[in-house]
Amino acid sequence: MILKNKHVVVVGLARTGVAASKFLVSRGAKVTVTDLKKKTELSSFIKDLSDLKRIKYVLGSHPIKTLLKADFIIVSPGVPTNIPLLEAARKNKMPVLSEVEFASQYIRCPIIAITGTNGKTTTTMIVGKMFLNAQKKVFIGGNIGTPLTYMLLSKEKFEVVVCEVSSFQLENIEKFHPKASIILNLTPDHMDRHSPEEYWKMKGRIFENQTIKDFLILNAGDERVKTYETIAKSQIYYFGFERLTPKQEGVYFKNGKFCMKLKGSEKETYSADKLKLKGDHNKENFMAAILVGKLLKCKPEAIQKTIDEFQAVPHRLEFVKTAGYVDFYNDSKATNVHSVAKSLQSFEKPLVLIMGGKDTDQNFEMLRSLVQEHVKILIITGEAKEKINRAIGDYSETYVVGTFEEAIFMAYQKSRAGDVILFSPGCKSFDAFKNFEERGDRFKEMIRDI
Ligand code: UMA
Repeated sequence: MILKNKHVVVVGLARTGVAASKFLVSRGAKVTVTDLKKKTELSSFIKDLSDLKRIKYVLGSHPIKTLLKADFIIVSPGVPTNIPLLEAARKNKMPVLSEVEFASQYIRCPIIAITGTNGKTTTTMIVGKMFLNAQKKVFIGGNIGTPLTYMLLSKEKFEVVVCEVSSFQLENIEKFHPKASIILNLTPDHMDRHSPEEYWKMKGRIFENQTIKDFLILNAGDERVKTYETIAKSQIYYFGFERLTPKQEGVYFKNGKFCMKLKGSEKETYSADKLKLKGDHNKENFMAAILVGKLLKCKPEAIQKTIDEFQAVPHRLEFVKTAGYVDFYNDSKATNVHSVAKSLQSFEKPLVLIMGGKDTDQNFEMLRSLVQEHVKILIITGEAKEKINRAIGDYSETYVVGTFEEAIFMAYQKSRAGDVILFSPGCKSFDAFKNFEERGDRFKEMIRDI
């Protein structure tokens, strides 16, 4: 797509909006950026663009007249797709593209795209590390936090892209075409934006443009994920704990080993003896990563090195420290109940669990039996505290406290030698923090002083 003198409207001015605007200006486009927030709230992003001419700002609202003369729109993932501005654009047949779609149109090397409800970021990091270990020049980006467009702004010649994609980013794709797509798991999420049906559809768009030459990697143990096998045109591979069916090719886990089962190649196994990440869900993430590594020709040594050396990603079941004979884990990224469920299953020791955060419509009841089995003491805080208390408060010794800081102190006070204190909120962070990273950093800062 030639951008010189094209008029482009960028909706949303945060990480995505800044990256897209920088690239558009570098290619001679005329950019109008619009954001619902006011100039004072966006100062750091505006500063980041201050060197660039040819950018017009429309802040505080999204007037429809912003669309006059526009050739197309790039929309940030956090912007709902049904706002009047975008509906007006579609009505006028103006393309509305997600930044992932836009950037991918300029990428010439293979894209590995990774989605799912939980584990996306960890798997993206594992796959990225695997290709680095295989001596490939790899760009790691997308929903993980670095917009894909930054790849285009870099002078480096990348050989492979590993991209975490969210349902929000997939909502506005047209030609996005990964060489390999991974769908890790699927449980209801982002219900404020999609119905369960829509969410399933959006996630499935990751393979919409794939052909028989491309790979689709599915979780054999997830019934919702498996439903995609009937509609994909790609070559399908599976990963799972149970042995794969005779027809399925892929990776499974047995007797402490990752086992490869691919037609026409020898049966390879990889030892999990040195694996540092806890939990079966992380073994699933590794299975998916090993499979994509193998399909895209990473050497077995690079795969094994990655299994042996990969450390937990910050805020995902991250071991922080031991103090007073108690281990502290930061799992701030566990923003939904399914993520908490997986984290609880990862521990054998008694848990002191801290939960709570923004109140979105979540089914905390589904945690009852796991709380009963794994949790000794439950401490709840944040906007959702009453809802969580009603749902699971009777299934362990439970305390409801006013602040995040109080929750951490109480967890430490109530813990005994040999316990694990796990901060796995099961809620989004926006009731009190900018994002889950800020919340997790605050947790770590607090316990550093213990
Ligand atoms: N805004 C408008 N109009 C609206 C709504 C929002 O102008 O109607 C503006 C807001 O005022 C704000 C901007 O849009 O200034 C925010 O856009 P954004 O939320 O897309 O923020 P980015 O910093 O660009 O972050 C996005 C992703 N955010 C979301 O999907 C909500 C980041 O994923 C991603 O890392 C980043 O792009 C780079 O690709 C975060 C996330 O929470 C981690 N993702 C969800 C998840 O993982 O569950 C999907």
